[in-house]
Amino acid sequence: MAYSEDILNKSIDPATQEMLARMKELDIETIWDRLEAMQPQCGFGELGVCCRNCTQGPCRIDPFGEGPQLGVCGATADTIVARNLLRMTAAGAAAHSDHGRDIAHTLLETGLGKTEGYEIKDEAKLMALATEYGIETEDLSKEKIAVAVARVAYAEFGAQEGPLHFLGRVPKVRQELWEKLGLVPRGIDREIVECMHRTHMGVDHDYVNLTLHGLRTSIADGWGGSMIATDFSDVLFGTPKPLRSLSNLGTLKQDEVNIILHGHEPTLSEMIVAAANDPELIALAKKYGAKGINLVGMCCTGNEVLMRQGVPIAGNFLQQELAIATGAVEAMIVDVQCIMPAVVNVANCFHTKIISTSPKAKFPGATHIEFHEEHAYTIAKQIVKAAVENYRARNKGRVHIPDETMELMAGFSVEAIVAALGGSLDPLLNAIKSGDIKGLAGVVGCNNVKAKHDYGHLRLVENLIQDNILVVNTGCNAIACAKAGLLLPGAAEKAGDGLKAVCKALGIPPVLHMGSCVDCSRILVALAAVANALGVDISDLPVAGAAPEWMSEKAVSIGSYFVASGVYTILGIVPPVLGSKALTELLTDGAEGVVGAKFGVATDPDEMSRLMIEHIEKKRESLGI
Ligand code: BF8
Ligand code: SF4
Repeated sequence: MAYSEDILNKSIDPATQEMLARMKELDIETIWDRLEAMQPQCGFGELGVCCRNCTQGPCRIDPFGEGPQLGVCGATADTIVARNLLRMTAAGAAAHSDHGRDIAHTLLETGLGKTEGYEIKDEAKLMALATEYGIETEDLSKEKIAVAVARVAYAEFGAQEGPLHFLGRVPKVRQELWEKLGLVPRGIDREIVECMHRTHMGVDHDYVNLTLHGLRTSIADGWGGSMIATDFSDVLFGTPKPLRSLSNLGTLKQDEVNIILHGHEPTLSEMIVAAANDPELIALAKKYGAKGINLVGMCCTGNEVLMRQGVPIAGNFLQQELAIATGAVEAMIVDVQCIMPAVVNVANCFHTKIISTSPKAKFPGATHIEFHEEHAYTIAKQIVKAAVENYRARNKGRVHIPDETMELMAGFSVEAIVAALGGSLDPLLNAIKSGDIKGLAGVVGCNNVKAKHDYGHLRLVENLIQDNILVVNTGCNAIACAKAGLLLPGAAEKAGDGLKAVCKALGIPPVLHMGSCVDCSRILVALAAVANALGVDISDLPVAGAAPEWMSEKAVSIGSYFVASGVYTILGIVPPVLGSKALTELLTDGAEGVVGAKFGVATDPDEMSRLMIEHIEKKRESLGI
């Protein structure tokens, strides 16, 4: 179907285009409409030069040099921009790490026998963690080991002294560099609290000092909180293995109870998956005339249950309102992060129930059914039952589901990648050395309504694989690639000859889905393993990172820990730092001399891939390969 220019400019995803047209017809507001209504957006905010950190403000620095150049307290643009960026890092690191803490809590309670429905699915990973933590496991039951492991992880959050245990996974040279620079995180919470302290009125005013602490905090996220989230989720729910599934809005079904899982924490979504298979609830759905219960995911909790259970993924961040507007959704179950409050407004136009579940995240107008691990399965059943009951309220005449689905292959944990390579990294290293694979790219992050939905993600990834760069991805990028068929082994046809041959020999796609955003920690582990195998630092590797359409504060933390770990990282959306020339230069240039990597900014995906490829080629040259 031919859509208006306006719609084609908003998204390149056909299901999204169709739903945008449908919502226009129904006169239902979307995030794109609200962005338009918000124009012009505040220029001071865009540059990062406004400060509200005390009530003598708000203050803002005039970017043209004609008005005030100092805040009321005397803060410069450099101070204000760096403080604002540090607060973004703190919020991002807090979101990831608090998620990690929740998973550690679930493992602890499961070990203590206090939860309902959870079990330890990956005992080998639990034992490996115990060894890494120095826990004596002899004669201990797996439950007791789980408790001991969870307590060590718990202590990482409140620790006053470092290093965090997982820093042992970092190549030695980098550990030493971090020590020299004072970047070794002490405790996860401590670093986040210190961000808030330093940015309080009248504390840290040195943009370099503020930025270094931002890097330390981000390391506490990537190699701390996020890594705990990933590894402990694997212990509880199983380490992902390659599997096949489907993506996009066509995964919603005309004749079944549709439930969308949206948010981030697998503690909830895994239990909902179990409850949706409960024969009693399926029978109830049938009693109401549905053929069954169809569970689909959205955003990162969708990635979690896709990676481990093969649950289809209905879409990424910008599709959350659109999914509800299909009129076919009985319930959208949400927990924390990236859930737009506007989903309630769209749900009000249909029969859809928004069911919030976290004590941390309530949505005015939503139904709140609070989730607790102690009664996880019982509550999950109650939630699924509410959805099933709601099928009776569906107006079948208003159902409009785009006929768009795409097959995908996901489940590429580091363990799964090593297994796909035949048990060791050697085939990958050899392919890199021979040049069949030019390098690796981690492409991650959100959608952002200011950028054409999915366009930057896909264009960048296609450019990279064409140039024989193996892509690993997470988050909303992985979902974009899934919808475009790039997560299929057949997508190797779009790759350069070298990468194509490697993918064909191994039966893998040229783009490997490694999971949710906390699973960017898997990318760190993979990079550390490659660096260790080659006996070099991560910053020496022919690798680069990118977040083409990022929007969330979590992405600031992710980008920062990639750079701190030595990975050149390109942002496709300009961060609010341009109000400080000095900070901008530090991030995009000076950082390289300090941590061996820097940020790049490019809003055009062709420019992004050009910069990444150039960097990868430079690193190959330095390595003499
Ligand atoms: O943690 S990529 S929009 S869903 S923040 Fe959110 Fe961004 Fe998507 Fe997942 Ni990640
Ligand atoms: Fe203004 Fe300084 Fe207060 Fe910020 S901390 S609002 S710059 S007076």
